[in-house]
Amino acid sequence: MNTIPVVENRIWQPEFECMERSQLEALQVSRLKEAVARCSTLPFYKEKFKEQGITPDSINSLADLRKLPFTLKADLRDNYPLGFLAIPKSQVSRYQGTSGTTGKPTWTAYSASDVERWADLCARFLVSGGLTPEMTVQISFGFGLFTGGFGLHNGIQRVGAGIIPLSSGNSARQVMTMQDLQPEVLICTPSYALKLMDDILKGDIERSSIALQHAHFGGEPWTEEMRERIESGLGIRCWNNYGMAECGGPGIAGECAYRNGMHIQEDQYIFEVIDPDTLEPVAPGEKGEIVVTPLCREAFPILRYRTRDIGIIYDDGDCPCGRTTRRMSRILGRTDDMLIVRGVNVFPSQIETALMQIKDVSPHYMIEVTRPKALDEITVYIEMEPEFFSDSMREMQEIKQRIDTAIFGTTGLHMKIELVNPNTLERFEGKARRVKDLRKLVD
Ligand code: DLL
Repeated sequence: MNTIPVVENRIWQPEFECMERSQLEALQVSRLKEAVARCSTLPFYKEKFKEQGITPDSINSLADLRKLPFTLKADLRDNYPLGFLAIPKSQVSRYQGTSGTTGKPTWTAYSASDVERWADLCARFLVSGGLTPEMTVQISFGFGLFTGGFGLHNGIQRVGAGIIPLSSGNSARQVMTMQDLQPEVLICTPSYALKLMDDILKGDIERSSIALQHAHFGGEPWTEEMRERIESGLGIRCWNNYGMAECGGPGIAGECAYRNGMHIQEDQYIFEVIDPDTLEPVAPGEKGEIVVTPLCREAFPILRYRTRDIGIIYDDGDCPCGRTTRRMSRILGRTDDMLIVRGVNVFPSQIETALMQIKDVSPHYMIEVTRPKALDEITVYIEMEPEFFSDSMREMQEIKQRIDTAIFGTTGLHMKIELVNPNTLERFEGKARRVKDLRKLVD
């Protein structure tokens, strides 16, 4: 566990973040009762509660959470658009959502006090990651239905720092704004930060013309190795924060000054980690699917939301920052991202970890899955750093060999490796799509 803070250790709402554990758990139980009461007004839960004899009085301890039904993304789709809305429409203060791949967004809604609480949740991780009221923040998340833009906007406003609501896209303008308005903090997806880093490092731009000190990344998986690349490339500190629209967006968990994993905002959320096949809880400290129950959301309550995200809740004692909340790992993958190749389960993050250990390759890669002859095959395309790109076959073979060894080390598999020219793979402004699964085309 890290015992040296990376920035000054600051806590936005110590009355909640540092609550004595037994008090915190008592608060969780009483809030869970209220959440169950709100859900009992929704047809989806009403029916399930009736079948199982559940009322708010069934909840008297945290263990009683397990009596409650799970909720899946499919349940939200089946109750599209607003089947989970628990307040009159006239009292909705905000709608946000996820864009979804099927064309229709998944909606979520907020009451005025949901929006207020959300601002504080975002302020919590921003402050613990070094944000002070004197700073200026460039938000390069999309503003729109995506919860990243407005969520972070409200959190920064709550802290009292200056906001540049630039939104994503047009990276030349992003870099120009960094030079012209001198923000100290950048907010975007880690993959967009890679694109901006490219433009800064490869353009004719003096690092000293940019004031960036910190960045807060979230919205997609990234690895510790990617953090090191971006931190050393840009000379900044990067922080991880986690959330999903269905449960309110960013602010559900985030790193503190010690960066020992992300503190879960347990006064407002209960996390479980389950085995996605048996649906039973995993042993403490084991990895599994994260299940989230928001406790305070008035407009769009949801119980035991199965996120499909794979992670760990740490079981290694208290964090030196003084928070009493439990911490979670980075997201290691998603149950729906997992590739099964020759019987071995592989997450893209394992490949990223391997690639980022090889200094000759850039952080830009793509993973293609095919099924040429009944067996799945993974090809990893990776851009070389221009200074390491070589005409010598032998040198390129040697790099490929090192990549192969590194990938074998993290996945136990040999994959096809294609070294490609600098600047040839797709770049991303929002969430990256680095896995191309071509098997579906031939099935
Ligand atoms: O991505 C909310 C968010 C916005 C979080 C900005 C942090 C910052 P959705 O669009 O609903 O909401 O996507 C949620 O994104 O289930 C994870 O799979 C992934 N995700 C979000 N944050 C992280 C992270 C927002 N820090 C889905 N690490 C989640 C890994 C993340 N994956």
